[in-house]
Amino acid sequence: MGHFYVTTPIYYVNDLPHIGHIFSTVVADTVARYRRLAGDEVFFLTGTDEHGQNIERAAAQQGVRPIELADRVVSRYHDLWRRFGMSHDGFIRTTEPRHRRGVEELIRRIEDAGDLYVAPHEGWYCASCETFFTEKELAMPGHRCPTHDRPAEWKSEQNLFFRLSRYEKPLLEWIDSHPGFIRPETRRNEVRAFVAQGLRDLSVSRAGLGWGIPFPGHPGQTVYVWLDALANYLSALGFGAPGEDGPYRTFWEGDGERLHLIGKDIIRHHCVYWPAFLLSAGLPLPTSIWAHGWWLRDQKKMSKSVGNVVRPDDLIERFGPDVLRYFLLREMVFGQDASFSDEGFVDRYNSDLANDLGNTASRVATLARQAFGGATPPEPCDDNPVRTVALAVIAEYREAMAELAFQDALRALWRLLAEANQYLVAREPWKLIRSEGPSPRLSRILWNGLEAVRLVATGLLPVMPETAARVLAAVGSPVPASLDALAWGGTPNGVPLPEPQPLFPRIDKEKFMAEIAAPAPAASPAPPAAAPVPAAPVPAAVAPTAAAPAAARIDIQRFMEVELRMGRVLTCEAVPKSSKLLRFSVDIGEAAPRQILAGIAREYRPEELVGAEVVVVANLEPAKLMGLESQGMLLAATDPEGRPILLRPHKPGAVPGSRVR
Ligand code: ME8
Repeated sequence: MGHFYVTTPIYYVNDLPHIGHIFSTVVADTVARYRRLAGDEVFFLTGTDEHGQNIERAAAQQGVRPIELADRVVSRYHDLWRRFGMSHDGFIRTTEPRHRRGVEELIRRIEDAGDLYVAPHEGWYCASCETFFTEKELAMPGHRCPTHDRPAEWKSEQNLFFRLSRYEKPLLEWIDSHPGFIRPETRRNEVRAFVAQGLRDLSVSRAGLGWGIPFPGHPGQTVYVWLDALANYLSALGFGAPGEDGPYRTFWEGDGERLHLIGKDIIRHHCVYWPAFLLSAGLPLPTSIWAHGWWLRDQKKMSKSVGNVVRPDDLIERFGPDVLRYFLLREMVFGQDASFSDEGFVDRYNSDLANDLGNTASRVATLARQAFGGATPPEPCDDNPVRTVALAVIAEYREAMAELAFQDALRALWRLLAEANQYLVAREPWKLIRSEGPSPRLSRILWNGLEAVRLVATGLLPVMPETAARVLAAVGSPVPASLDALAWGGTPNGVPLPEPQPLFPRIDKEKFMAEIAAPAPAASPAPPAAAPVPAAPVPAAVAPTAAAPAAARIDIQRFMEVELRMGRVLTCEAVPKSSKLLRFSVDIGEAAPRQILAGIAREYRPEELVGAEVVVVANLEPAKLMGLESQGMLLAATDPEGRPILLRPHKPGAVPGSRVR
């Protein structure tokens, strides 16, 4: 039994979680579950990154203190991880005192090594990455950040510097002598080339930034957010606490594995700065840093600043978290980018889960119940083509899981399902039930089918924990506590099989696509560009039922798909060169306010709407108007002349973000 420490990045609290954050956490959870089943002692850590300029700015925009914003977003993370059944052993917030102690201790060790000095600092700074860039690294024109595509700002101040240059050679040596240190190989080569071209010392403090950890011994300086954030991997284990015993000694100083899972956007911080800090402090390095690719939408990285994120709520509500877990791991080649689409999601669900897994499981269970008095068949089988494929699949699955090649692991399991199906079709047990009754031959055939499904469900336990347990129950097998169950022969004989329940009801794709498109502008009678403006016709989904022809009636569920939320107008201004449009910033209870455009400038003056409570359609696809993005729509009625009347509650006190129904 080994010790295994696995971490996710700690997520910024200026954004609510989207499927990119979920992906990293699902990967960590899957690996943690797999290693626990394999017999390792595991510590799985996740958490939130709460300091820095970004958070300070986001909080100021919303008129709250940074810690209030952090508390709000952290509770969303906790909720979401609970819904996903994440099995983390620790959750660290960088605003916790135990974290500050860890940061201070790390800095003390770096300072003792003689690796800190004070010097003036100038350069191009992206506030979203909280990182300085060289001129060469920025996109031109406009000195734009390569990740956020936003202009970087020129910064000049007195800072503390870390002697990163001193670690150029040790880092190269480390990378060369530890082939698995940076994965995948392409990332390793990239980092190696970056280090080899020469490292400049790194500024590790900021002057005059209020929201952060004060730099020990240097009043007026705040610890650079990345030095602060990276230290979470130690502080969460108890580093810096008196005695430093507990998980820190076992999981960081012990001889087990230490795996950081990250997105490719934060490679340099993890593969260059972090190991250099650790080398300087005389501490062990992670054994492996694995960078995965990005989830894209419309060919761009999904991120709040680009405005193209997929939020998980609707998908989870409709399909449950396990289906999203499966999709994310099945669809992305770990290490490369992948594109999210609703169509791809429903196709994957129907073909893999409803059809291959669900149908096979319920078919064999139903036949076995019919043939053997409601129980699993009495006789197992040790010599058949399914077994041969199963043995190969088990080996492949294990190898792929060890390499974080989830797509390959899942593909292997599905090959076993395909083989089992072919085997059943060739032997037609449904006919044998009638022709020969509960014969030994029928017993072996159906037992093979159940056994194949049991093996697939066992392999799925780390990926879809709740669903895999349901599939195992459906084929009469218990949930195993160890990966030893991943061997041929585990299906018990003559145990009761439960009444089959639909595991994955098939989704009507056309209906699904129409439903998710329904609240969007394209499905409404209004032209797309006009849709986010209340002066436009009210979308069909919210038209009064009495006036609607019978064919256009919708049920309550469909209505509830339109997410109407209360909003409070924070700012409102006219849009230059437009006689109709007003630009609003509206608080709808999210981490950041929404920018919403509305065509009511002829009827309302901006200043009279600041502070107004309004009704926002919150789940509209964003639309561009006069080059500005509208992230929702305000509801309005019309007067007899067709002029908009903004809908506002008749008395104050509605909570921003509360649902309107
Ligand atoms: O960078 N596709 O936090 P963050 C895949 N606080 N993964 C994505 C993704 C996407 N479109 N978007 C985000 C930070 N991620 C720092 C980290 S660690 C000491 C500090 C995932 O909230 C991916 O893992 O911006 C990425 O590295 C992480 O979220 C960044 O989250």
